[in-house]
Amino acid sequence: MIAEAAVLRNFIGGEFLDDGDRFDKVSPVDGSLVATVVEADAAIVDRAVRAARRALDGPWGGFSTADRVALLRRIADRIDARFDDLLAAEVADTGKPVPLARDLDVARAAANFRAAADMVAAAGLDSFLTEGPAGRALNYALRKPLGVVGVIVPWNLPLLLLTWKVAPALAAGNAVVVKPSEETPSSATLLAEIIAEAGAPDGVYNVVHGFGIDSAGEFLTRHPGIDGITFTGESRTGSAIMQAVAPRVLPVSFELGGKNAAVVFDDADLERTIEGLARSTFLNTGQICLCTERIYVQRGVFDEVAAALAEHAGTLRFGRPEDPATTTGPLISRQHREKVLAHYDLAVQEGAKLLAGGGTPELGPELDAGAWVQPALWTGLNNSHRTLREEIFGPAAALVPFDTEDEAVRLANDSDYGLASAVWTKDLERGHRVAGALRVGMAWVNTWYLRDLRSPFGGSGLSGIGREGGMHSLHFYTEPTNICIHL
Ligand code: NAD
Ligand code: 6OD
Repeated sequence: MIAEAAVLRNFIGGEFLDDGDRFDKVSPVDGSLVATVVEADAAIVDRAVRAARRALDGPWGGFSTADRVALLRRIADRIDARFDDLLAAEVADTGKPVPLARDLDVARAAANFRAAADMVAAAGLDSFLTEGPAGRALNYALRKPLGVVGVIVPWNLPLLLLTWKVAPALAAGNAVVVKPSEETPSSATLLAEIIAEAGAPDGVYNVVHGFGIDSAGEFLTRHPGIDGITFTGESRTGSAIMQAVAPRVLPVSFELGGKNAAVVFDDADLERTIEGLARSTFLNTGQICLCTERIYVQRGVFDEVAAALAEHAGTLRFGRPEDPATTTGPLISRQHREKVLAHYDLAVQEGAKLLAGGGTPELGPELDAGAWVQPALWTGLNNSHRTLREEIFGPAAALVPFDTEDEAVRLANDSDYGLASAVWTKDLERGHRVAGALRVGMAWVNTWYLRDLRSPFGGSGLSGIGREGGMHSLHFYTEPTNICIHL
């Protein structure tokens, strides 16, 4: 278990290392110290990359697919065995309510390893028989690991997003150097213990702590020993990483920001729709890349939907993560709260009518130093306003009326982002039609964030490059060599 104010160290070549400057990680619940974290400088990142390379050249490179599948299953079992430690770590770092961290974040960590084990166990080789005037030949493609993969992840679903990438990377035979967010260093550190306990050779999983620019993140992306980068985070950061790896033309997989739309038709089951909209707008205090920040509602039900959602916003309960009455945690940090509150001010300056919240709650001296924010819902804006164009990453959304299906599709697609959408209608023909017309990586109909881990996950435009999930992950984390044999 991560003790209060633990020291979290870098994990390199199977060892926790003490050397390096330290920074504090504080709780977004009340500003108390969660941990002191050892920051990796360029030399420490270099050691991590070299350790990963040694693992590939050593015993890890000799693991068969069956050996790796068995290791991944043991890791999943160890995650189950240390579930409470991981839960405590996630809750301490993020301040999210315990049930949310339990059911969403930690449960997915084990599931990610099992899904990656199933995926690689079932994967076949691409093979083709060529028959033509030039002769007959058998083609088959050997899949080889990329090599040393840099894994850089954000703070909103720390363990879920980390394992979503680490599991398939290891399944495919890579060694990883992981850079968790400076805001959520705990679970990545615990995972190092778990992966080692499960029997991974030294250097297969390395952790370097720190920040982005001029710190561990940038040092990792600029390191010449990296063979690929998988990154989840802000679109601007993705662009900076792309520039950092451009000279070496490295493969990248980017899961970036979103400005996701919900489209509500007037035939929708409104009770279910309101419940779905509330979840997609407020879950994890709006800090999920898939969260809805633009809600287009057909005019006949606009007032009803707006009023019901505002009423729902009023029922959210702030409080300590372990309090069973708590439904909503804080934002991740005071710094992020400043950004969210600046968007709240901007919406008002742009002429929005505020339907609910829109400020900071009064929670008493015990929680005053936390990063608490009320939800916000606005009407009176349109797609020309920055409020509907820029990602807020908080519990906030603007509602805009529409009249026709074509208009709804046009409004939803009018965004530089293209991550996810949700369509709410009882007319399933329309559901298929509209979902298919949306320029997004993922479109839900009458639901939101329901996942099959084999399906492609990712976004278009500013929302990312590539897809991960099931065979899509296998494709990113391996490089094929096609062999053609004349028969
Ligand atoms: P961020 O981009 O600020 O940071 C993400 C990670 O990148 C952190 O570990 C950070 O230290 C590191 N980093 C920052 N600058 C870097 C640089 N120049 N070089 C290398 N590493 C660098 O994002 P965040 O604030 O942690 O997370 C919130 C953002 O993540 C939102 O935009 C959200 O939409 C996005 N997100 C996207 C998905 C998705 O699947 N599409 C999932 C979760 C979060
Ligand atoms: O559920 C997932 O697999 C996933 N990658 C979720 C991303 C959520 C963004 O915050």
